[in-house]
Amino acid sequence: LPMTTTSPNAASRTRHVDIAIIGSGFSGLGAAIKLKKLGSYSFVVLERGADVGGTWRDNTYPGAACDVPSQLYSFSFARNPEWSRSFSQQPEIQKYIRSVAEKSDVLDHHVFGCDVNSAQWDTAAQQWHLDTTHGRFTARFVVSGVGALCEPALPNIAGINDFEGELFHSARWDHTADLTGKRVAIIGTGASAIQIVPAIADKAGTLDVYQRTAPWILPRLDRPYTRFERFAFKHIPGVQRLARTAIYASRETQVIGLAKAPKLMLGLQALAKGMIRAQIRNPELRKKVTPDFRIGCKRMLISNAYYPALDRANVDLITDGIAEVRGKSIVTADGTEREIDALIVATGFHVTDSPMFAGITGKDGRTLAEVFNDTGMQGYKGTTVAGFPNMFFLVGPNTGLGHTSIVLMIESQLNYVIDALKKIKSNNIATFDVLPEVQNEYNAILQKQLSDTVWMTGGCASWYLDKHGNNTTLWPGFTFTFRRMLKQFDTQAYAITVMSDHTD
Ligand code: N01
Repeated sequence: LPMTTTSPNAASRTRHVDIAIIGSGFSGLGAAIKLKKLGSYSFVVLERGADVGGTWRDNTYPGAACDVPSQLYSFSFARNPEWSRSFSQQPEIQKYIRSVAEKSDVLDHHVFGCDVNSAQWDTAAQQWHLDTTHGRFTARFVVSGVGALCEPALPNIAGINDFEGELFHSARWDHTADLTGKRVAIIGTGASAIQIVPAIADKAGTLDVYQRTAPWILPRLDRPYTRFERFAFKHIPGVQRLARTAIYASRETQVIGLAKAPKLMLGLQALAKGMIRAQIRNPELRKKVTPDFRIGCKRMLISNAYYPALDRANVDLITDGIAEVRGKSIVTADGTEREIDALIVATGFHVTDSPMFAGITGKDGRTLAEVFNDTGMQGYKGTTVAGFPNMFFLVGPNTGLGHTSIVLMIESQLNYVIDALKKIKSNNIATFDVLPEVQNEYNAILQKQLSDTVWMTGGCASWYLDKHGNNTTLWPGFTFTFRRMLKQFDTQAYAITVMSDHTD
């Protein structure tokens, strides 16, 4: 991969671009591709990693795979006829993202290994200042493509920092650690953990799984594509599009159960209970893995291998709360101490409280962290935030999905960004900032729609909710409704300033 290297004086240089994109996962890369096609703006992609791919570059834990069908997990403008399975594994997704980046010829716009320390809006100069590990950049517009699942959350457990064995987060897997025959513990039973547990259960000597809340798990309908299917996707016109459309439609209907009629989810809940009965013999273990909230309230997980792994003789599911971590052991609230050699924390990500929010300062000198601390993680149409002019947030507030592909949402947001940039050019716009009253009204309607959903009424605590108890992460409607809403940049929702003649 081409990589911009840091020259000795890079840190003291300031580069100006029209648009700075932060991050090169699906969203940042998608933005780069669309901007390249648009052609009218100079842009740079500031990526802290050494490669494109974002969460799919970072999450390399054993068993890492996607729980959205492969056919939906690609850009609509770069469909991948090469998928080998109906649900792709991490290496294949990462390979796909890299190949799209190469084919789209955007890699030479990237600065890899470039951490953005801060972004500050300069009202007088009508531009953003970005302070990075590769020097300073100024940009008229910023597109944040950092994603929601990029900052690992470490559990705040007494003594964990003094643990003497191997310790790492699921999203920062230490591939030098050999778990063979070791006494291993994993904290968490979310989407990451339930993939890791079966993948390492036979390698570890013993595996202690620390569960705080049992998740609902459904069958994973994964299988390798047949040779005929792979041939058809590649060579018979329309076949892949048809497959994609069918999967899209079936996924889209799930939102009716999640957001509009939670009772419809009871069938799925019965199916999940059936899985527990079929896959676990031990009645005590069955009880422990049966959730006490309604299905869908937290993300529904899919696995055929997790319950059988828990049922193994060398695997223990521990449901007593963790009191502390000692040099080489974990002590639970009941006083039991279990010795371990390695500790994996699969405890998720900072989503509504990302540390990055503290580094972005808007027009009133307030950081995004301060603003979100007051209002919760609110935005307008998931893509702009009042007080942060000329900035687009891809995968921003209330754009997450529990049931289908986030790439669908990203592409809708990219339509909005590109339409905005076209209007900015043709109307000579210098700055745009969403009107606070418009944003407030948008969020009031959104929260009302969310209030009856299973995410709010299902009786669970989840990372979908912020500290105010609002759901600021999920989009409660159909993805096509979101797409329609973001088709055009609605200039009237924004406070606009126009370029003065001398700055034009
Ligand atoms: O993280 P999570 P994840 N003490 O936040 C527990 C996507 N994803 O990395 O439920 C003890 O879901 C926590 O317990 P509780 C997907 O969107 C997709 O697994 O909060 N336990 C929970 O069990 C997913 O939703 C795929 O009570 C603690 C777990 O840790 C998102 O990423 C694969 C704790 C965290 O679960 C995040 O998934 C992987 C503590 N202090 C990820 N803190 C696929 O496509 C947290 N926990 C398949």
